[in-house]
Amino acid sequence: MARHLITSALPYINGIKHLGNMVGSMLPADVYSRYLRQRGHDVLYICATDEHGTPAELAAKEQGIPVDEFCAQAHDAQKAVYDGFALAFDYFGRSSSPQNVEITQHFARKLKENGFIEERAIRQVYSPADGRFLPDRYVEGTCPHCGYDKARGDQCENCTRVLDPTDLIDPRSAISGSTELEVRETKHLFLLQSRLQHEVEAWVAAHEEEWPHLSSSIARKWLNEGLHDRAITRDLDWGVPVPADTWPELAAEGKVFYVWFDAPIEYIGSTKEWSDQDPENRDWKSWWYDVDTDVRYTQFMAKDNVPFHTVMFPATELGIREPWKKVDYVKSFNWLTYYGGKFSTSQKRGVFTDQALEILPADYWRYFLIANAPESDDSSFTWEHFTATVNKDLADTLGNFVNRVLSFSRKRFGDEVPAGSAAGEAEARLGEEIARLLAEYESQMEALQFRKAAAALRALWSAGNSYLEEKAPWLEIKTDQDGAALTLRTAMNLIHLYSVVSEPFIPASSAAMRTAFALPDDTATWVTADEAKALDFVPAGTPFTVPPVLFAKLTEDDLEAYKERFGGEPV
Ligand code: B3M
Ligand code: ZN
Repeated sequence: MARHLITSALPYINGIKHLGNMVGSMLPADVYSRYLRQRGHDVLYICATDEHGTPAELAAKEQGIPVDEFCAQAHDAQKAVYDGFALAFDYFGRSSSPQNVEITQHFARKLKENGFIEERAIRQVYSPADGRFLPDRYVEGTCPHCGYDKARGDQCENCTRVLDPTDLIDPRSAISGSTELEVRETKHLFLLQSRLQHEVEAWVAAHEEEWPHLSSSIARKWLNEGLHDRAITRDLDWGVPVPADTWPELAAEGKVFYVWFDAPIEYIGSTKEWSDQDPENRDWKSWWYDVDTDVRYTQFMAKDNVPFHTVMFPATELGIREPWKKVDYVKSFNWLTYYGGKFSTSQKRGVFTDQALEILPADYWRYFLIANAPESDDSSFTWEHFTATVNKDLADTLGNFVNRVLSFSRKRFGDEVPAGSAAGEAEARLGEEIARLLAEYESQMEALQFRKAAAALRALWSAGNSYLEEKAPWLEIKTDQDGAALTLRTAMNLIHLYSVVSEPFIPASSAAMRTAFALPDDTATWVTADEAKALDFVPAGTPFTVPPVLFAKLTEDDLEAYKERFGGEPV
């Protein structure tokens, strides 16, 4: 059985992320990791903050603190939110770690040795007013492709085209606003991606059939446009330094690697950070080096990150000529929109992850977001849809079932699971249905089809409600006590099954359901479709308690308050 290495795109350090970031990377990675762990796989889920580059420097400047201090604080702030979302990383590292510096420099040296890095003199934007070169986002101006007037030097936010600062029309310094800019010559390291085009093509060809269409089509598009040699160093203070033993001159000038060069390497760096905390028991290299088929590596990301993961980072890894693990499966996502418009960190539109947790516990968000993940297309967040989904699926279908069954049984039969008659025809039918739906749920999870997996989970919850309506124990009890006890015992077994299979989506509520039953050594270990069929895991006589209401129903007033606070109008 292969071990599973899982990574989600590294959230950039500047600022708390919005729900759109969460649903396109970390949350599905967490759901998948939890599922695989429950099924007994050896899983390592690694993430980190992506800390280098101009946005971090600019954000620190805005706050008037040194950039390393800014990053340390911002890392902790993000980590606290992810803990709140119950993201069960094995490790959440930092791309500014010494481990990442070491591995990034190693990669660069190897690329040079193999003839894939060379020094070139280029013309760069220089600002006399600021006394420095202005790379990437340090320059703003008008996009030459779409005319957007707030385009940044590295990319246009409006049309998503990748830019070079010298492409911008009417450029200005993002630091001082100065428009007195010059172009000066300076030396930088170039990654000769064009020489790796054929190898990357062959590698993509071997994987694209298996990947989701979104990932392979983006990879193809980039390959068809041709891989260009790219500058991988910058004139910045904050970044992985160019190693002085290999490039003394550039190192003396204080050049650092471009953030997109060191960020994917941090998947490895973060694993080493994890390993270095407990070197006796953890071995980072055993996950990354010379483990072609022993490790199955799955990455999660939004579509704008796909080119870097399917083409550019593989080019780097191929050029090193050492057997570092390359990704097996790239799970990518479209955009989650806010009322059809863009969630925007810079324009503060939409719901941020910290605000979401101020309003409601993580499970509400986890379920809603995954059930509506932008998999085959963009999907839209609206408060109307969110409150309706919470009320229908979580409060009515699941929460109400759990509470109704447990409260009614306690009232009529006391604090232990009642025995009653032996299972009959209705229970056999229910068992078949549960087994069928569970098999469907498993196959969707294995295929990383999150919306469909959520639909199967919801169907499992609904099957309990249908059974309860059919048996109507509140009527049954008037004529057939043993029959009603059987119904309740069966329904309680469903609750326990739900607690196990819902765990990847709603871990806190699942724990509340599971611990309602005082079973010795009960864990969330997976139940196979065959085992589930019997619905007899929780035996008669098991003591139980009634947990507090699992999901609060959201009212019209709640809905109005959310729309008032966040704005609920199409944009
Ligand atoms: N930080 C881009 C982003 O935040 C970038 C991902 C890095 S993954 C190695 O969307
Ligand atoms: Zn543009």
